[in-house]
Amino acid sequence: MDETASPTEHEHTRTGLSVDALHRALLDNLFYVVGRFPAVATQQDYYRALAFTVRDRLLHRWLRTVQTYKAERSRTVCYLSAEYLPGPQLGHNLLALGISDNAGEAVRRAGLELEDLIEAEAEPGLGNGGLGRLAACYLDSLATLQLPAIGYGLRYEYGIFRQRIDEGWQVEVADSWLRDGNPWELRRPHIAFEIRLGGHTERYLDAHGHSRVRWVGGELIRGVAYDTPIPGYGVYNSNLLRLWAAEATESFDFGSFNAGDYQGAMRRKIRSETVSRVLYPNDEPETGKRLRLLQGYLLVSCSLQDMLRIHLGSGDSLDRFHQRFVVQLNDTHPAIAVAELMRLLLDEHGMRWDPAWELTRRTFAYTNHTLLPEALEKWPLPLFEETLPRHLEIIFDINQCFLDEVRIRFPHDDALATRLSLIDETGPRYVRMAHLACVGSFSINGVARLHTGLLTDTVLRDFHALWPERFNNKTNGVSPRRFSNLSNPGLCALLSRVAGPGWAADAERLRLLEPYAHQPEIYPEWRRIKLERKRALARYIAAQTGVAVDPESMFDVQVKRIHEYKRQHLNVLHIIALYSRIKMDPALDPVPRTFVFGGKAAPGYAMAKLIIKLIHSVGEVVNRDPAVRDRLRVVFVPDFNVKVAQRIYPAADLSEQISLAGKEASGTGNMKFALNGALTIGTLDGANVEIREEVGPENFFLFGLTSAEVDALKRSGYCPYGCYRENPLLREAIDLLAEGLFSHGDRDLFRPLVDHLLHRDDYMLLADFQSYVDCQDRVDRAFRDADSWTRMSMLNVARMGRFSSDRVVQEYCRDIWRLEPVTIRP
Ligand code: 26W
Repeated sequence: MDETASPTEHEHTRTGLSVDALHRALLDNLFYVVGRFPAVATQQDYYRALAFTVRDRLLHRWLRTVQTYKAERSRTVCYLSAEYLPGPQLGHNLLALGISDNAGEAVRRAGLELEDLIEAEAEPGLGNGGLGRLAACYLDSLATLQLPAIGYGLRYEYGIFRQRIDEGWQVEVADSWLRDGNPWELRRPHIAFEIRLGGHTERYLDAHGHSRVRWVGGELIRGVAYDTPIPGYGVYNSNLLRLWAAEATESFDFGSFNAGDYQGAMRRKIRSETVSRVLYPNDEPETGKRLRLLQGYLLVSCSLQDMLRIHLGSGDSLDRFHQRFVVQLNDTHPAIAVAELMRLLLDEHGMRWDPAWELTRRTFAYTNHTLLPEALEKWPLPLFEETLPRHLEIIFDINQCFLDEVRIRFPHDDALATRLSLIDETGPRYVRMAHLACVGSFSINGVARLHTGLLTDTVLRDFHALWPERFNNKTNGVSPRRFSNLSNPGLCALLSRVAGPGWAADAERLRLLEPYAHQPEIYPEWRRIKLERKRALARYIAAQTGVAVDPESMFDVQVKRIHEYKRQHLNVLHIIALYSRIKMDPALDPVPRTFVFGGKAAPGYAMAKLIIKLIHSVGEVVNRDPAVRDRLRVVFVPDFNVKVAQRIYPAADLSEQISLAGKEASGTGNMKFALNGALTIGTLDGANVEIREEVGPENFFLFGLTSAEVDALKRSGYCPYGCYRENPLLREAIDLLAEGLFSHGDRDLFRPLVDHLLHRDDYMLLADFQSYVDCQDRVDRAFRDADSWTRMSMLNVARMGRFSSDRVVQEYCRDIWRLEPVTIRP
């Protein structure tokens, strides 16, 4: 697209928003772009034709936005993230443009249903879980708040694997989301940068006699930009998601080809492209994977080179770079950016060390998303030296200056210097990426109040002692557009009636619902909306799993990545206990419950995969046992992703947020459930603490140890076997599991899990078991009183405004990014 061309020429044919204009454009694009005519076109074809039709309407907003930001040299935040989970785009973009109804009518006129076209879209699964989805919610809020922003990421050819379940076991299937092309992206061949890998460095004197370094040798690969528009909701702004794809500098090595080495001719091309081939499917790091280091470097180097291109291209001077751009590091995955900006300033732009360092640490801000020690990325020095030799030199120099400063402020405290060092010298040497991020950033934040507190008390305690002023909390939020308007239009219509149509861009207005929570006349409508979503989910579950669930039962839902700290297996222990209580006392009449699970396990995480098998195995027995099957049902919804999540959150009655206190940094599913009227059963962990404060303790089912009690019990010596011995119900549940009741008598299948619980139980399931069971009994009693449950459900929604991602983005803006909104006029 030529940025100088004035937009008006094509206004009416390619920008009309009326039913007629959309219908005509749909058929035009079906024929001229997709190359199909109605008689033979498939739903996929019509989806692509409609996508191009909507994209045309977005391009104009995007162009105006880019031109305005450029003309005004707007201060811009660049969000550097290795992961994005934007979800399906069609419905979201129609909502943002405010043309969902017109498009629905235009599609109906072509003889199809908009729903089906929306269903046809393969979502970009460029992330693992919370961190990736949060990035997408933030881009949505930045555009909606008219804040100049660029989301930088990687265009993985294969995203997070598709999850198929085979005999109860997870099977990973490659996610070829680009197979049918991606109508929402624009390849930008003219926005491409070379990056070097390997090689060595050479010192030389430049023309001014200054000692400089050049990095030579190794291999070069290219990063090419693919741009996707991110439209704001109800505003004209459309920001940018720029994803880099790796390519060979030479797409074909003629030399090898002429020498008859045909493989060789392609080898470099294939090698280069491998860098952005696939997303790492782990949401806990595994050290030492070279490709992962290359991915981080490709993302960072292309993004910083692009920012410098834009900055210098606008005639601005290098020393004002940090005034034009602020860069948010989404966890440590892009932390190499600190060393890369120094390299670009020193080696490519001839800046001296001190001004370069001053500029660098005034550019970056770092967000930490996990406390799990094993999750703090560190790279073996030899790998770093071999792959990024110049960066290792710069990291050593940064470390030198840093430790000098530490020793001046804390003389004689060598232990502190060792703990703070960017280099872990305790054993084999590693580069500590979290330390590089902290030293190179002016702001360090956690993602929930408890998490930030634990960060400053534990893993980053020494940095907090050094620079308390850099630390701040930014409690996560979620996009109401994606997780209410788009997922739950029925509820959204009611909310627009009581809180006004614009509530989704001003979520605090949900408070206007509060008085209605005390007026029973609205309760039937509220319950009808929930029941409709539950029926829709029941249909989806039947289609996906063959299991019939009763929409009238309580939908008790736990959907998130499978991980021991999230304790899906504690949920299963409760189900087994409830099952055996009913079997032992048929008079026990618990409210009928459907336990819904969903989530992917990292392919190499055996215990997580065993937990998925356990859920299916318990479901198999419970779902076909005549003694309980009309009161208990257990289902696992496969391939949990953003699209599936949009079906599940609106249909939930109870939201399971049962992680061991101190382990879940924040959680964001907890917010999406409550925003859709589900009540939460949870521990005082992550953002649960703040959700409970907002909705009121009386509208939240709390159980379990606090993080302080967890520490105390750990310190005093935790004996899980003791819990087993002293609690008959717990013993019964574990014994049933150990005896093979859920594994056709095979005692070996779940032995690893049983042994771990009885002898290690790192995540204290047994310690929290009775408190959890008692709490679930309270839930059971509460659900029987439909009106009080409905009141609590409405009060949860009314008090969730604070957890809109708009609120937290405004806080980032106020405390860290210091951006001014820029209104784009049509
Ligand atoms: C290197 C592999 C890897 C990949 C992803 C390590 C760590 C991660 C992420 C930090 C894991 C993640 O997604 N963390 C989640 O981030 C959410 C958004 O802030 C929080 O709400 C969750 O509590 C946190 O687990």
